[in-house]
Amino acid sequence: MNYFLTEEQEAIRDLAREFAQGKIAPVAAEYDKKAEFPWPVVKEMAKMDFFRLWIPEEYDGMGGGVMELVLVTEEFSKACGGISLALAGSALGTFPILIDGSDDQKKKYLPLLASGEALAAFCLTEPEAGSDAGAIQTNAKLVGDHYILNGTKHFITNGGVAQFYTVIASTNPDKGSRGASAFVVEADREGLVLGKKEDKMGIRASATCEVVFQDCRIPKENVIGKEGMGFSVAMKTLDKSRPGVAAQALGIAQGAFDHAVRYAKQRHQFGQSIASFQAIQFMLADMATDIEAARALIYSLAKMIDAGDKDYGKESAMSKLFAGDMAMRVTTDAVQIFGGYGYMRDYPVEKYMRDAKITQIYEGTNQIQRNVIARHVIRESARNA
Ligand code: COS
Repeated sequence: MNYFLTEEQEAIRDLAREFAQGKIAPVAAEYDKKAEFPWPVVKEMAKMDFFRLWIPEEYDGMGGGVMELVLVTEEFSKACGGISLALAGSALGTFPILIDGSDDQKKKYLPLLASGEALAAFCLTEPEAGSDAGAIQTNAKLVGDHYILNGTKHFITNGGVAQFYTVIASTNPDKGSRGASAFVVEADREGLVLGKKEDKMGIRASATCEVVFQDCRIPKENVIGKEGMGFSVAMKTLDKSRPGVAAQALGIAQGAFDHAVRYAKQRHQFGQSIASFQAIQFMLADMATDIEAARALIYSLAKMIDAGDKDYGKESAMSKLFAGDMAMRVTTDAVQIFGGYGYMRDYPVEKYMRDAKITQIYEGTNQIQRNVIARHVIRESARNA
């Protein structure tokens, strides 16, 4: 399908494709096996300016938007859903500053993030606050001109490799979600301690760990937006980053599909290639249709956000819901087409299936996306009544 990308966007996509196939695909299985963060690849990503894409030009970025981020995430994820997350996770950690940061904060942090010299991570989730993001217990008490942070954040993408953490903590526990505030916390602050490193089913090249705050002193000027606005900062961040998860799911599905088509043509049973059987053809047709439907939704949404539309929470949740579920269907079918070989680690498709699963879970489970969509739909219908 022709999505009428600009020439520049096509060039970015082609460059990302070349980088992904040349630098990511050859090492994807190795990093997955070792569950190691791919520093050499990330340094090359930075050298190629991929981290600059979505940062405004005045902060040393290239002034692109969600579309550029989506195109790169899709191409990188086609090669490896885990390695792509070094970039997409940093975008997630950067969004609170981009969306609600002061000009001073933007000047201080964004150029470092744009150069790829520093990675960012977003800290919302806690052991007892996953879907119920308003239930966070990490707290920040104002003492003089510093906040003292205490609490545990877990499942933090880019945990341990990020130089900056954007953290949601409660400054007024009595007020629930209205009492949360957002902070930038530099990784080298005393009292920021790295906890358990997670051993994951998929996206194993992505660093995931606990980030613990033990009397961590943060200057007042590190508050993002205003005190009490933290929940809204978090929700706006998720609205903006969910198309990135959708793009990750899309790339994973496309990668698995490409392998499945090639294999179906090569594999012979009953004296002919299995691609000649209608059973396989119908699977391939459904997979291709599913993938294209997700791409159409994601690209339309990216265009809508980049055009300045501010009310995209529903479509953002829809893109993650549809693409995450689609990626699980497509990667499962890719394994099925490979048959017994698909189940073996010697072949690439089982990794796609493992990597796909997380896209139905993080940045809000797909059940939460349905809640978000339903709330919008019901609110819209009340407005139109
Ligand atoms: N943008 C801006 N503000 C928003 C918002 C959005 N998209 N969604 C909600 N808010 C505001 C509301 O307007 C409300 O403000 P007021 O108190 O001033 O009225 C406040 O936030 C609380 O909203 P709400 O009552 O809807 O919050 P709930 O506790 O019911 O939770 C869900 C809402 C379930 C949508 C939220 O908790 C969520 O998204 N959970 C999933 C979290 C998640 O994705 N976790 C993954 C980890 S992050 S990688």
